[in-house]
Amino acid sequence: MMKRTLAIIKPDGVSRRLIGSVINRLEGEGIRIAAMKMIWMTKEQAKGFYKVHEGKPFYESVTDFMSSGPCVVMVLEGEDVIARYRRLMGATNPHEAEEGTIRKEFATDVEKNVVHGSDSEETARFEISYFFSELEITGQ
Ligand code: IDP
Ligand code: MG
Repeated sequence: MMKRTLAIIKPDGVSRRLIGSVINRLEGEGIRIAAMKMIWMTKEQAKGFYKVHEGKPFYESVTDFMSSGPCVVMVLEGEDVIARYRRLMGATNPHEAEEGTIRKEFATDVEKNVVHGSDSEETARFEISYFFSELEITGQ
């Protein structure tokens, strides 16, 4: 089973000074941060990252948002980490997110929802390699 996933603290999370709070939640769940850096995506880079959503009504807007300021990108490691971190994030729309999830606690908007997490092994592989080379990812 794939033990890595890609997490992003989105520009709203960074500008609202939620980096520490999000990382606290991850570490509190026993998830290991194997790589981490701050980046500011161009519009083109954001469009490449969200290529799977090309053509959807929110594609232009979400790629404007993702390139509007710095993000923190991380590789997370742990047993069943893809599903565990998705559960910890909560539903895309924070109004539908369960109590205790990151999005329920911190997010306000279906677009500006503080965090990203890969949704499958295939997307995790693509998304990790979009931002990190193998050399940047630390072992235990
Ligand atoms: P996810 O982040 O929970 O996996 P996706 O459906 O993959 O959700 O959508 C990617 C991102 O696009 C969301 O996190 C959110 O920022 C944005 N988004 C998704 N659906 C909508 C929408 O209906 N309106 C505006 N933005 C949306
Ligand atoms: Mg998604």
